[in-house]
Amino acid sequence: MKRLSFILFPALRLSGFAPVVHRQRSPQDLRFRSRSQPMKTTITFAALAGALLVLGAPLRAAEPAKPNVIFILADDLGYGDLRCFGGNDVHTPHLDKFAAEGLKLTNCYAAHANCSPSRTAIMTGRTPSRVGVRNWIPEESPVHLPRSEITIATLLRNAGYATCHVGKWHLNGDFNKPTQPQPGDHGFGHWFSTQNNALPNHHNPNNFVSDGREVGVTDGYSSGIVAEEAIRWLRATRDKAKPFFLYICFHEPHEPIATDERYKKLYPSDDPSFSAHHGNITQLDAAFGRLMHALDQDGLRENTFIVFTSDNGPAITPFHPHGSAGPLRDKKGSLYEGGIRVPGIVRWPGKTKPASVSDEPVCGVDYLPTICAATGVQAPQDRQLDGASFLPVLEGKPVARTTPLYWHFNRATSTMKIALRVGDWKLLAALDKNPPPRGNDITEGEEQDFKTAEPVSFELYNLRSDLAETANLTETEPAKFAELEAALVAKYHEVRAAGRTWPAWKYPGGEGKKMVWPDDARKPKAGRP
Ligand SMILES: [Ca+2]
Repeated sequence: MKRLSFILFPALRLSGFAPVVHRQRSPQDLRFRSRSQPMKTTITFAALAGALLVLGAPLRAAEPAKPNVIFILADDLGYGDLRCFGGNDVHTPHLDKFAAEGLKLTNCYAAHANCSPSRTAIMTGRTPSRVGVRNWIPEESPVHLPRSEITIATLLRNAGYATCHVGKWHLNGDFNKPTQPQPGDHGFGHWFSTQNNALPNHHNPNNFVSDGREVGVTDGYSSGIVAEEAIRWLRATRDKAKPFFLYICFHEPHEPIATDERYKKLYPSDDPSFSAHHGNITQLDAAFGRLMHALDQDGLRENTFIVFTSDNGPAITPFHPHGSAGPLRDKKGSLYEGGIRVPGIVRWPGKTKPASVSDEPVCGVDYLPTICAATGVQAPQDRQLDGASFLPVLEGKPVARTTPLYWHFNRATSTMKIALRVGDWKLLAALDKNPPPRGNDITEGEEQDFKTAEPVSFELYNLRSDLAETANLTETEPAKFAELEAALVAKYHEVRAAGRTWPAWKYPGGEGKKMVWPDDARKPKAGRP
């Protein structure tokens, strides 16, 4: 009311009114009184209400605008790769500063252990096996994010947001072809994207597509190109009358790595693959810093909700075996924590407390509900979502979940293919039918096995007392095991029944032929990441 009084009373005085209120004349009296005969210091309740209505318009306009949203995704950045998450080796000053300004999520998960399914969850709020995206999507694959899915970009676009995707898309095989939906079909008003990785590597990539038009060779390193395009869109292209949603997917530090000399030289080593890998993360950090600087220059810091995270754990490939999962077990591809727990930082000035930390578990399926809650946009009501808004975490409160956090990866590199987390407890399960651990073909047999495999051979861990998942407690904690086993089997059967299958398909192996490995990569005798 303080603000209301300040505005209302001077306005009344300017009109010849004073705020003395008692009933004497009707509103009609006020309406038809001649201007040459200014009314004395009386006003009716009805007239005051009318004045409030008239003044209500500018008051509403003074309400905070809808927040902008920027979602920033690193590719294969491990839980232990950042100093602000306990790493010691890699210089990431801009991300460390960002963490000091915002909220650090120490129990932040990707919804899957590799790229495409993890991104599917971010876009839809649904566990990726339910949607049908169960593994990374090679070029020309029939697998894609179906048109029937409702993405956060579509929801925000329909609510009046300007929307943009920059960087790695990886939600279809037929990229930039009419046979499958493209970023523009999933809600992005502008897109400057690659199907999967920057090719032939991060340096001078030739595979960006801008709103359906092939861009050709683009000079520079991928993270810089991605950041500059995001800044260009923010400054020159977007409709500034609208709030915006910007989805930025950096290619670093996913293979094939290429790193600017100025970042490699920060990490002198006899092993050039080490300098290239660590420098690659600093290269990402520098691009992130340029983006944050541009937001500050343009006055966009205050009303922008920003998320930074990674799509899965560190790859630790034969070419650059240097990423870190910190204290966690295993790496990308695995359902142990190292494969799925990732750095997570959010900043929303006035909502997040600087340098705050939360150990509340949050996951990739939570972003759609969270962004919907932050923007006042209704999440889809006609389908099963698997996440929940984590806005309560910003106030130190727990997330109100209706279904447990869940992972399902028939081709996980770990023996364990299913995982469920409730509180401090995590249950994993193997399956009684398994596809080949390598190879990218889709076969009828594998699709049938997906629909019929059953959980077997469980492992139970308490992550608070055993973060590294070393002590299987299924025998010593029978009651907790029984409780989580029932929850896991029920969730598994429900998702498996809903999950889409695909026609048989032979992997043509196209992307590997387009990669060029810089000299600083190691030269393993066999195998590619
Ligand atoms: Ca990835």
